[in-house]
Amino acid sequence: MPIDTTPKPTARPGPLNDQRIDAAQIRQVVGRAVQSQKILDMHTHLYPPGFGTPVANKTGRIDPTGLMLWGVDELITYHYLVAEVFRVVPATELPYETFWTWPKDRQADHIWRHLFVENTPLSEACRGILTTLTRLGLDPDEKSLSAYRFFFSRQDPSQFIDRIMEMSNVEAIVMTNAVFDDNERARWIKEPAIGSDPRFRAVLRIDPLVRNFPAAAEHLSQWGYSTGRKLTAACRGELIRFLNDWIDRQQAIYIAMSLPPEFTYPAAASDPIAQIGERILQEVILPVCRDRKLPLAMMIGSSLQTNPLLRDAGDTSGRADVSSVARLCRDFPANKFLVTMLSRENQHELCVVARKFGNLMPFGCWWFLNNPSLIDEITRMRFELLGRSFIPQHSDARVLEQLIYKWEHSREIISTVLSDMYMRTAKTGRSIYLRDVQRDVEAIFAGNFKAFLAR
Ligand code: FIX
Ligand code: ZN
Repeated sequence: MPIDTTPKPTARPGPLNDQRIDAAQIRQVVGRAVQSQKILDMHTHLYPPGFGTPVANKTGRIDPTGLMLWGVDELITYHYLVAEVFRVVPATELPYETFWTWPKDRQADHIWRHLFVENTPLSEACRGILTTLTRLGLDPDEKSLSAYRFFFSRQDPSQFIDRIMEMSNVEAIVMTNAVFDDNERARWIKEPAIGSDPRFRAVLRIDPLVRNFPAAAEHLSQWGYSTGRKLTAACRGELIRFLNDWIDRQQAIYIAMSLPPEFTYPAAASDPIAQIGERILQEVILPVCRDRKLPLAMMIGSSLQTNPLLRDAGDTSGRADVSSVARLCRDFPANKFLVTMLSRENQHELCVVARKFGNLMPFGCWWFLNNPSLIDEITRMRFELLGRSFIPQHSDARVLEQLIYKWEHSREIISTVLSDMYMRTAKTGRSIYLRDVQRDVEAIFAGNFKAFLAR
C-alpha cells in the first residue's frame, strides 16, 4: 500500500507559529516537538500478524515459521545480544552448535543470566532491552524471564502492535520483504493480500540479484522467469517482468539491497559476478525504479557471515567506496537513491557526495552505527553539511517492542543535536521561531522521506 505522500502544509505562519523562541527555551521546545512527532520508520524487519508469529499469545494461534517476532524471548535472543553473550561465555566453553540446538527460551535464559544478571548490562543493545521492559511497566531487575513471559503471553499480537506503535509514536512501519527468502515469498504467493495491513508498507528486497546473479538466476528460472546466466535481451526482459510482478504484488514503496564493502561502480574487471551485478543494476534495476518512480535503497558495507557459526549475528562491517555512489547518482540523474553506509569512516564522504547530488538521500545510523556516540557524531555532521535534507534514523527493528527503545534513544540524541544547531543559528542574530522547529522536526522524521518518494 503506497504511503500518503501529499506534503503536509508546512506550519501555517500565524501568531502561534511565528512565536519567537528564546535561546533558553530552545531545548524544551525542541524536546517536546521531537517527542510529539509521529515517525515514519522507513527501514525495519517487522511484520504484521498476517505473516504468522511463532510467539505464544492470547489468540493461541502459533506459526513456528511465522515472521512476526515479538515478546521477551525474541527480544533477548536478538542477534546483537547473541554476539555479545559469546564474548562472556566463549565458544570454547559453550560451542556455537550447542547453543543453536537449544530452544529459544533456553537461549534467552542464558543471555539474560550472563548479560543482565551476572554482568552489568552496559551495551546499547542491553540498555535497549531495559528501556523497553521498563516502558512496558515491567521490573527490569527480575532475575528470571518468567514474569515477562507471562506478560507477553497475555497479549493479542495485533492489538499489541497498536500499543507499541502508540508508545513509540510511529505512524507507519516499513518492512523488508526479501523475495529470495523462501518462507517470505511463499507467504506472498499464497496470500496476495498479506501485505494489506494499513500500519505497514512493503519494500522489495533483492540482494542476491546483484550480490550473486548466477545463483539468483537459478531461482528465477524455477519461479517461471526464463533467465539464464547470461544477460541477454530476453533475460533482461524477464528480470524486468520479475521486478514489476513483485512491485505490484507487494505494492512496494522502494526497492532495496545491501551491498558488501567491496562493491564498486563500475565493477572490478577481475570479478565476473560483480560485472554482471553491475549490468543488472544498470540495465534492469535502475530502469525499473526510474519508470516506476521508486527509490533504490543501497545499504553498503555489510560483510555477510564473517563468523558463520554466529548465523544472523555473524555479519561485520567494512569501509566501502563512496565515489561509486557518486558515479551512480551522476550517471542515473532520473533515479532516486536512498543510501546508508555501515562504516563510520564513510559517513563524512557520503555527506559531501549528498551535497553534490539532490537525487541522493542519506538515511539512518545503520546497525553498528546505531549507538549514542555515533548517532550524535553522524547527525551533527549531517546537519552541518546538509541542513535538514536527510533522514537521520530508521529503527532496523527485528522484534516489535524494539521500536520503543530504538526511537526513545534516538529521539533523545537527535533532539539534543538539533537544539545545539538552533542555538548556534540563534547566536548569529537570526531568531528561531516555533514554525522552524515544527517544520524541521516533521521533515526529518517523516516529511523528507515522503517527499523523496513522491518526487
Ligand atoms: O541488511 C539489513 O537490512 C541489515 O539491517 C540486517 O541484515 C541486520 O541484521 C540488522 O538487522 C541490523 O540492524
Ligand atoms: Zn535492516
